Amino acid sequence: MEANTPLQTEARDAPGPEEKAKKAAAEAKVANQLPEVRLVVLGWRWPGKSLTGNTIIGREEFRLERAAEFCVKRQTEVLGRQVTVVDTPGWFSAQDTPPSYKEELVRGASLCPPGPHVFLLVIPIGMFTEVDRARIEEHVSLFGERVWKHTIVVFTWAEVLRTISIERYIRREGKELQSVLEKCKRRYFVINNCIFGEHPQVERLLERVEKMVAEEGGYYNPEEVEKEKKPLDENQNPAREGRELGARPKQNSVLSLSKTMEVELLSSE
Ligand SMILES: Nc1nc2c(ncn2[C@@H]2O[C@H](COP(=O)(O)OP(=O)(O)O)[C@@H](O)[C@H]2O)c(=O)[nH]1
Ligand SMILES: [Mg+2]
Repeated sequence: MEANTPLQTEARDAPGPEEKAKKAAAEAKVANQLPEVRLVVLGWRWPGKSLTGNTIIGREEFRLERAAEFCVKRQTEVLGRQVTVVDTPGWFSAQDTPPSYKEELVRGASLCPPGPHVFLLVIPIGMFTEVDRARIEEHVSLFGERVWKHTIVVFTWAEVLRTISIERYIRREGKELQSVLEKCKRRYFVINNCIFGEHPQVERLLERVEKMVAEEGGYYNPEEVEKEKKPLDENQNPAREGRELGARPKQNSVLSLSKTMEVELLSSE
């Protein structure tokens, strides 16, 4: 403040540090902008994954269904970018996820070749438990540990916050939520799914993704991760890994074996 006074008189018309920073940020945004943005939406069932997809796409493209079984892909142009969103079925919050569901989840990443720029991990604002953390780690890690470099937490149900700031909510929820955020270098975004249509939040989210891509260098390549996983699988427990992670090519994989079991599980949810 006062320390700047002599400088201000010296160069009254020159931009101040704040203006310079603003200009640099604006230039970085333009430089980071991608012609195409590929997103995969992850999370347990019912926190608002599909609705978040709709908010981004700007249309009701994804059906809000409790018993979603398959990944769904939609593409459209959003704010000058070709945007692809892959919506995934999500995992069960309290019971084991059937292996074929896990396989379908992992398939989501290969639906937007050459691979997603970002995984949006959708978490609803509210009580966040140790089980929630463990389930997130279990399912997100199906994509390999590298996935965290490409993950942004998206908080839904933001209206629940009312007067509390998101930072305070994160502090208050404690170490379980914080540990998830640490895994993705505290990248998070609060989306308001009650606002539909034109709103700066979608542009801000895309810019956030583009910033992460610039910082982390590129996108998540499912083929590379698959290659990395293979030697590990062979040394560990090939029968189990093959069954749970779907070590075979996942395109067009038939979700067969435990279909009856899944349906039973779903109807009991
Ligand atoms: N009020 C509010 N409702 C939401 C929000 N996000 C999702 N919902 C509602 O929560 C339910 C589940 O949303 P959906 O997107 O289908 O969840 P998904 O299972 O994760 O795909 C639907 O009834 C949505 O309308 C949100 O941010 N605020
Ligand atoms: Mg859904």
